[in-house]
Amino acid sequence: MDAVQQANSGHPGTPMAMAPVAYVLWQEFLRFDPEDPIWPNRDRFILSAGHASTLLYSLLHLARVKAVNRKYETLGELAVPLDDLKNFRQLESKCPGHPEYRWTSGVETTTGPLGQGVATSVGIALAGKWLAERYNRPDFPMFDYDVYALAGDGCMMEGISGEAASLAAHLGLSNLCWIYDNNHITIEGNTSLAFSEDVAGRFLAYGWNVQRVSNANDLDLLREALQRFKKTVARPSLIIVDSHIAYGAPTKQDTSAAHGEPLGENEIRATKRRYGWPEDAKFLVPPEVVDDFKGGIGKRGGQLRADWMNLFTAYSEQYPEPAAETLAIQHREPPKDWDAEIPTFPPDPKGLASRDSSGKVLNAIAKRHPWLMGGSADLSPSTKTRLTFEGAGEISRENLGGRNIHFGVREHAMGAILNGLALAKLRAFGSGFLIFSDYGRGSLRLAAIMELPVIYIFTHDSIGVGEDGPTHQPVEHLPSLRAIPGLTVIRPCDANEVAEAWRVIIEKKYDPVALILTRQAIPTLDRSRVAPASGLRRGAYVLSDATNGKPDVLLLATGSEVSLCLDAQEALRQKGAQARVISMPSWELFERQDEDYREAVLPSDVEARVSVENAARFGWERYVGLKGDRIGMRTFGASAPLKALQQKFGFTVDAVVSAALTQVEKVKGTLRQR
Ligand SMILES: Cc1ncc(C[n+]2csc(CCOP(=O)(O)OP(=O)(O)O)c2C)c(N)n1
Ligand SMILES: [Mg+2]
Repeated sequence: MDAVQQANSGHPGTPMAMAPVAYVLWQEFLRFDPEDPIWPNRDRFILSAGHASTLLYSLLHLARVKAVNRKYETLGELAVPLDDLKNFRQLESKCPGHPEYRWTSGVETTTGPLGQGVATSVGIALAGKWLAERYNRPDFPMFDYDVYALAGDGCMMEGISGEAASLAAHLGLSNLCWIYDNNHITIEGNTSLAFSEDVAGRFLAYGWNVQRVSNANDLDLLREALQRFKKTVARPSLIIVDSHIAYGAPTKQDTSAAHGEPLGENEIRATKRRYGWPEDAKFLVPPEVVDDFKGGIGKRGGQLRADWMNLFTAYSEQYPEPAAETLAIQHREPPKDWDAEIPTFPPDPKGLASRDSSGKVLNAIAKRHPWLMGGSADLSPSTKTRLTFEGAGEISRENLGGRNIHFGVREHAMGAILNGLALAKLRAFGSGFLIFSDYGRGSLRLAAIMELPVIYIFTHDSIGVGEDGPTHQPVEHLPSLRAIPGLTVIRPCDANEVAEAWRVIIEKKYDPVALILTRQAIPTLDRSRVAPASGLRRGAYVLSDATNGKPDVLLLATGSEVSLCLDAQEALRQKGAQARVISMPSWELFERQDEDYREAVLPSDVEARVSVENAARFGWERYVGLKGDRIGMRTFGASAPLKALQQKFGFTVDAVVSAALTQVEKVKGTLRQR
């Protein structure tokens, strides 16, 4: 109440109502040590109702959770000092408006977009089961953590929670417990405005164990429900808790007014009076409260972690290799020699689709990288992301240690589950058609905010899809993915750039990547005649230069359009014009190069420039200038064979040549005028 009032913004009602639920869970169940909030086998608590962030910050403060720095060290500082609670929602406070992973220790995932937290919890739970399958040994239960997520009506309404809940039950994730704050209130008012489904019935139908607690203040009932969760096998648990938002506030309890604005000084005073709390005190933390938490979660959690550490020491002696693997996982280090079998592709004018070369490279890496895992939203035969080597295995409820995840047709939940797997530090990839990246964009964006090294493989990357038509042909997707801060987008031009792209991807620890691949075959370039594919690493490189090293025009392209530009370069040569072809697979990698390199690739004195990319043209003016030309898509595509589409939309050698010559003439004209 005090934090929200002081910030003059925020959500007081739900933290108040859920305090008893959080109290019982943290004090009596959560296997979490405040001294070491990143202990690998800790239970996770996820506040899916991220707007209720002061609940989590209060818990972190009262339990005296310690801060962890980027090097995984705890230096004795509190994750949430009281001053930061007083500065709720202010710049630099450890208490931002919504919980942010990495910013505040003890926050297991960033939440705020409703539904993301619960869906992410499925990924963390799946990772727990996977780690158990791979690393547990008789008498060594190294991984057996549970995942709790606290959700509101909003989380239940959002479709992503349904996708994730369905898969969680299908996989029988018994280590997963969602607690649903059934307060019947959202922003606009009572849920009866828009929500009358039988949530319990829905979850029963998914295959969850559903329990009800009729009163959020009844600690015994809560205890019983949580105990029953612990005993539940082979299915996840939902505990529906009936509560009163802003419990105890005399005029605002059970109203949407308690959801998103401060209660007001008078109401807070009256509420404190009703709680039997000193009504003038603000941010009061009586020492007994801290002691209480110390004696509860502090003592229990400390003991549990100490036991686990001892067990790990014995485990390391008996099973040194798996133990070393778990340590590498925790530090996001790839295994040794993960790249030893990456193939080199011989020149081939016909070539192969980049989805195919990617499938080969991915398999070559995954074979040597045991915790690289993932799958597709029902499209792996098309995205070529299935791991096919011996022993790869399919994940199912009977085999939670497999490497291939079948997400089903659930792009959004796939995104959140990938985030969950990455939060548990597994190396996760997910694939689908580029067009459907929109469906999972909410989660992808969170991966970028959280700096999680999630790998997206998006295939069928243009009108090159052909006959499936405009619903399946991405147009605006490349620029819109490039617009997400922190996301690295890579669109390789041939099989050897694909191999290099994967090298870059696996080295990343904090960056999500979208690898953009074709459905159609593209030539494998003869690298004895053009620059090596290692140039991909720098985002853009001179693939093939003007014969005299002094280009009249720059041709910039990505992916399938690069070989088109090489053909145009040849045709231009015959017309007496010298072109430099620049392969530019990744804007983001290029932007990170120093100015000298960027200038060497794109010399500012060459103003005649044409970009060629089979996507909306948005953004290319950055590299070709306002006077440059951009060959790209200006409309949606159409349903037709690829050749016809390339003609119609101007992706031909003739079109590139003509645009380049026009550019050269224009620049000559302005030079003359000058
Ligand atoms: C995806 C998404 N849509 C909309 C919002 C804006 N929003 C924040 S809280 C809220 C209502 C949430 O109601 P509920 O989950 O029942 O939480 P309660 O008010 O009961 O705490 C909405 C619509 C959001 N945070 N995320
Ligand atoms: Mg609600």
